[in-house]
Amino acid sequence: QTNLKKVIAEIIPQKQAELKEVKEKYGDKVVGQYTVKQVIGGMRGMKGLMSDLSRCDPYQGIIFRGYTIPQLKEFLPKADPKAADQANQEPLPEGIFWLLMTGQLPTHAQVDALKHEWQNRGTVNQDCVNFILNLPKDLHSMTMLSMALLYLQKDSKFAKLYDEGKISKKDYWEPFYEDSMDLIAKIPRVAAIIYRHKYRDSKLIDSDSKLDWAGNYAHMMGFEQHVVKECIRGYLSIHCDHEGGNVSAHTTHLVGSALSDPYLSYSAGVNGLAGPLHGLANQEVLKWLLQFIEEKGTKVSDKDIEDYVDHVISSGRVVPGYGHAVLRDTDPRFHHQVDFSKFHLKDDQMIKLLHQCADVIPKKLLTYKKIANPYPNVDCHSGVLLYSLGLTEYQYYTVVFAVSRALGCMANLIWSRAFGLPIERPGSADLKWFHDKFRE
Ligand code: FCX
Repeated sequence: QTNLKKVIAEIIPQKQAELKEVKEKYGDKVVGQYTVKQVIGGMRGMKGLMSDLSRCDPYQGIIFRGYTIPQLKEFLPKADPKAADQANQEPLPEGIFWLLMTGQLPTHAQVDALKHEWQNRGTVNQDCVNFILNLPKDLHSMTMLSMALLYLQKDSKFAKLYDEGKISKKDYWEPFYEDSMDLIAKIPRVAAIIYRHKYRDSKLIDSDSKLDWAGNYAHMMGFEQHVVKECIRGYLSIHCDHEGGNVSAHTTHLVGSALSDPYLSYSAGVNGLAGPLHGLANQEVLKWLLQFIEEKGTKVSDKDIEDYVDHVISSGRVVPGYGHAVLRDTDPRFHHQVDFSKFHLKDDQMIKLLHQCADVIPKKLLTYKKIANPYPNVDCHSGVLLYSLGLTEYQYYTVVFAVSRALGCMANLIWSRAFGLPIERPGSADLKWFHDKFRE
């Protein structure tokens, strides 16, 4: 079966039964205890959400439906199934979306069907194109993306059916599926229009129906080299999801829980991704590396790098690209990108400097006892990779992240409606409440 909607329709009743069983069997069990420090400290370490698509192990990193990043690189279909060489090893994001949605590794035929479906749904109407082309160019590209998604909201099938009173609770997942698939299909086009508008005199490039979702995105931005298309395929695969609690995934889920449609929900998620402690870190890494090179050149000593870390921290800032709220070891998404760059960009000076930094900085950060994880995260490498391949406009990088994150956020949203999850509404307490409760 190559029709994703039909495959999910068969899985949904089994999963609903599993959720019911979990609720009935364990509904009254205690998950854990949490402290006042955790309540005030961003709920770190508290299990407070259910997302069936991925989980983040502090040491192994992200595990998508049971598969690690290296396993996915091995098992997921590639753009050219016949080419077995190292230059054609990046997984197709269509494959990871199929896996996230169904829990099953897809066949080439299933991935191909998804590629065609997204091609068919991917046209962005001229009114939306004009809307983007009329946005002031000094808006940040993430602001443009968020606004364009809101513009597309007028076509939401869920919002229309709900407004007409034509949809029953048990069927919510279907229009959420339709909207989500439309959003995923259109987002590379929207993102490419933003890129061409902001950085290439608004000269747009037509979609190429022969290309896969990621390859076509690279093409519509204006990059035809094989290596860039491969990089974008891998990039869009590994950034797609990082369990349910990260800012972009959680925001999308939270907004969606109010039955705001997928466009409203993901626009909100994109706004969260645009924060420098989250997705914007990739542009920040590039920014400081460029400053560093301007001051010191690409051949720097380890001591220069250590001094830089001290300088950043003593001025009350964070070293972008290092640390994580959940991970306690180097992010496997970072390793994935190191492997890519060592093969495709082995002589690149900026990449060499980045690898030197990734060696030196964690040791230095370890000397600051308060930092729970000194190791490189996904954002440490991604911007430098894009820069070295010619995509040098670093203020755009988080948009590439957002194109990828749409996969995980939309898959989660569809499943949230299929599971019939309720509106999210945690309690909050004022300071007096803490005094009254704990005063001895
Ligand atoms: N540089 C300097 N200080 C750091 C640091 C870093 N890279 N990482 C953590 N710290 C500091 C924190 O700011 C905090 O200081 P404070 O007590 O004075 O406020 C202290 O160390 C303890 O933080 P910790 O528990 O280790 O980390 P948190 O869970 O609070 O924060 C993030 C996690 C990711 C926000 C933090 O490590 C950071 O700011 N890193 C740099 C920005 C970055 O790379 N973000 C991308 C993360 C990720 F990959 C993504 O979501 O995209």
